Amino acid sequence: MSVSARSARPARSARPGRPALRRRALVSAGLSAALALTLAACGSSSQGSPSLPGTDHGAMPSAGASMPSPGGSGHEDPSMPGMDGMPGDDGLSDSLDGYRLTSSDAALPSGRPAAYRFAVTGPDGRPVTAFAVDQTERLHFYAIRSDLTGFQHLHPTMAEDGTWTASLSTLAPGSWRMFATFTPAGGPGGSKDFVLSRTVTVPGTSRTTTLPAAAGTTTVDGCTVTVQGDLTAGMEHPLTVRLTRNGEPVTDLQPYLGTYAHLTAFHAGDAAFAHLHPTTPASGDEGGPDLSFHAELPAPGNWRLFLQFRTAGRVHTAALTLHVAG
Ligand SMILES: [Cu+2]
Repeated sequence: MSVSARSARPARSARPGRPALRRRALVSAGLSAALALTLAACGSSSQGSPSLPGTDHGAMPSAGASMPSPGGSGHEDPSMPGMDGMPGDDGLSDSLDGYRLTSSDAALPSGRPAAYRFAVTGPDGRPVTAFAVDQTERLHFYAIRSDLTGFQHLHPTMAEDGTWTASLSTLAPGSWRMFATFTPAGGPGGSKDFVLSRTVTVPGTSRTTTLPAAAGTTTVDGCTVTVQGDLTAGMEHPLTVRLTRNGEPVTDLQPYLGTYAHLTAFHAGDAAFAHLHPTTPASGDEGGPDLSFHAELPAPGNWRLFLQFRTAGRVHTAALTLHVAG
């Protein structure tokens, strides 16, 4: 299957050239077979096997959802053609183009699940309540700890007044960044993809986990994920993912959020965000083993990739470190 993806950069991700991206994504590099000696299948026979440290399967309420293709294409911002590192590129700001992620939750408790409440306000200062559906949801929410552990991807609920509530699984003490990605359904920012974030402190004794070394392969729930692609910061590259179990190709991927794989990446050091997700809708439960992404990561260094995919009704989250050249 061919998929492409977009970075967190709103101006660029809203570019009208998605068909071109899709074409590029067809350039799927050949993959050498992964060495896969796994004990359990990443399917129904795998009973809740533990995920990688630092990933969290518990906060994916819409794991069973299926989604249409991403919406939210729009105009290109001519003021910043191809410029990387501009405000808003990386999701590290709480505001962009008059839109703001607001929250009074600057701290959340540790040791138990916690609710994070927030709103998106528009240029008029009032909460936005109309959002375009992207990958079956009006808003996607990610929590990541500063050391890139503890990844949670969930879909908060919105009250009529525009207040969102994200029901988070237990957070380890430390500094966290809460990301919201959304596309306003109207107004000045209509059809533009936004990524905004705020930090949250979780009090307690905090231990930092060293980022695992860059590696092209990892195994989750008995399923081996092999990522191939030589990436240079700010440039578009094909990124291919192969899934195997017990050395055999995985061919029973089920749609998850309308695609066969959901890929997010966070930059080591500042937790900058990039979202690389397929634009080709998935159909049927026969996805895999090869997935092709259009990758464009805006900064050099190490990125922590979180690949989410679904087999036998379960969502799996694989995490690995990818190095991006400068
Ligand atoms: Cu989502």
